[in-house]
Amino acid sequence: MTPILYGHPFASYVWKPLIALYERDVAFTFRIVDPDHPENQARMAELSPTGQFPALVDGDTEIVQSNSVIEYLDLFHGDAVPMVPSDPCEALQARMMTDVFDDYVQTPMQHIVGNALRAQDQKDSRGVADAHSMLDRCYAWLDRRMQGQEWAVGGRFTIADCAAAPALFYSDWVHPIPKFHSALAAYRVRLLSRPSVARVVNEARPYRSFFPLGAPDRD
Ligand SMILES: N[C@@H](CCC(=O)N[C@@H](CS)C(=O)NCC(=O)O)C(=O)O
Repeated sequence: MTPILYGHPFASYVWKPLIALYERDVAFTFRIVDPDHPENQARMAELSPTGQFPALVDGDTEIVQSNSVIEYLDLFHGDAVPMVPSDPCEALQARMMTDVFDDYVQTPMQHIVGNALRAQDQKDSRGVADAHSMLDRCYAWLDRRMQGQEWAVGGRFTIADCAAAPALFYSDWVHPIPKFHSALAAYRVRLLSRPSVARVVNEARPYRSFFPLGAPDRD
């Protein structure tokens, strides 16, 4: 039986397990969660404590949280090299960088995007300003860290790069990476050229009109 991934192709947290699935060549079924598929919406609402995607169903096993889905795939699907390195010290670094991309790039990016969806009288201008500042600080930190590095951790593509790809893809749309952060900008280009990442970017392309701030004419 192949595992079933619930999510939406445009959703940044769904890209993470999709990238891992493509990297590791795991067969799976994708169930899109959108208003045209109320049965998938209902299932998603059952699976997740918040209703947020992704979720993976594999027989009787139900996994939520993008990072846990990736770790589950490492354990039970495919014999390709795992996304979480087997060396414990490298694994710790990979999990740390995954958290950095989730907490300090995705979270402020989502805050900025979420604010654009709010009614005019419910805008959070202070929160948006803080989100832009967080991205500035984090870009500077990441740029230093990516000097001379091909991938986020340990010289090969890991779970941290699965997290980095959607985080930097969308954060650059809402808060462009300055040209002087050349190592970080080059890392984003490298990520987007990776076949697994290029595939999720292409699969999400038909939904770009949903981007509330207007998708830029690039990438
Ligand atoms: N911590 C969760 C975050 C999941 C998340 O934020 N999912 C977003 C999509 S990128 C979502 O479901 N948004 C729709 C909603 O909130 O209704 C994870 O790692 O899976």
